[in-house]
Amino acid sequence: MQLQNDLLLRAAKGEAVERTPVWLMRQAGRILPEYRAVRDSVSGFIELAQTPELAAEVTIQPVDLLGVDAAIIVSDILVIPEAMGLPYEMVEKRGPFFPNTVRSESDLKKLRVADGANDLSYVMKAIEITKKNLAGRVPLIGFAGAPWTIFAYMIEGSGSKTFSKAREMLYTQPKFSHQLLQMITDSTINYLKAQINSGADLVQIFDSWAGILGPKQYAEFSYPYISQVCDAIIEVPKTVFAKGAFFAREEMGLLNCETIGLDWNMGIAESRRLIGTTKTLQGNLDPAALYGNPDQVRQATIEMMNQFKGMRHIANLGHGVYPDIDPAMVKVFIETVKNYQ
Ligand code: 1CP
Repeated sequence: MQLQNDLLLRAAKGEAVERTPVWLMRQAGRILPEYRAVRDSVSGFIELAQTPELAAEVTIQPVDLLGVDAAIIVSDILVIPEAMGLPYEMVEKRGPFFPNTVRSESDLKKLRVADGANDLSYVMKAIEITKKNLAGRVPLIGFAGAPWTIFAYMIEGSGSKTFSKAREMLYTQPKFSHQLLQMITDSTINYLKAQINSGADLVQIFDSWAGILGPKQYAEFSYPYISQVCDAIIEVPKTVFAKGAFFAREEMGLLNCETIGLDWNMGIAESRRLIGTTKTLQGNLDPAALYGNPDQVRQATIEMMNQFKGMRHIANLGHGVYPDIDPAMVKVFIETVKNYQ
């Protein structure tokens, strides 16, 4: 189906656009009362994500209610460990929890490389339904976690401020770490390819925990695996968002992808200098700016847009929108980008 609004895809490829496209990381699941109503009609997030009709419904909500230029499929990065044989639970208000973790080479024998299309058929169905119901209004973004970020959850067993057990493994069991990272990478490639086959128009790789690694560790344990994923996916444009990896921006410019996501700690002019002109930059308003009043949100958005002026750009926040942000302020952000001259 022909897309009526393909601003996101053209901006990603560096083609001419009438205006800057805008969407928000975590736009679907966090801020909308309409999302919570659907989630509360089932046992929780996991059942919602595994019910394709409902996942499609909440995926489209931000397009209808907020006016974003893209939808992102409602699933989670943690479906990959599950498909590899390590199931997760979602604990209300606390986040993900893995009853089992992976700590040794013998644990690896209990895991498999996920094939994507079969292991995660509910995501594929949700994508198909979403594409049909979007009817070409905006592109659909597929996504996966970066191998390092997925590794961190599989080792740690839950969220963590430091992921110290995961980082410990990199020092004490580098061979095991590389084996697990390779299994995750192969699973992720299968998964993203299946999403694209089902209809995803662009894919984003979230390296949410990039910033807890030092440059040397990042270069050994994260970047090469992201690079493998980028090299393997040739069907659609790719975005890499490595939160906190300010030290790796120059190398990011060499990835086989179209767009690099910036967090709000990364200076815009400096990032452009380091990354070069062959990539689109995505971001990077501080999510906390949306706590302001409408004038303050407008002002902060215009300041961001001014700094990106004349560059290949997709407007977004510097990380996911915070759960307690007023959707009205999200709308002010979106409208300000759309009206920006
Ligand atoms: O109670 C609920 O409704 C569950 C909340 C929820 C939702 C809606 C979680 C728990 N995940 C999601 C969906 C989700 N996760 C999407 C879909 C689109 C959207 O929400 O708009 C996406 C893209 C993600 C990606 C994701 N999950 C990331 C990467 C992006 C980021 O924010 O850095 C990460 C790190 C996760 C793990 C995760 N899932 C959920 C939580 C609370 C967390 C974070 C846990 C932690 O702090 O470690």
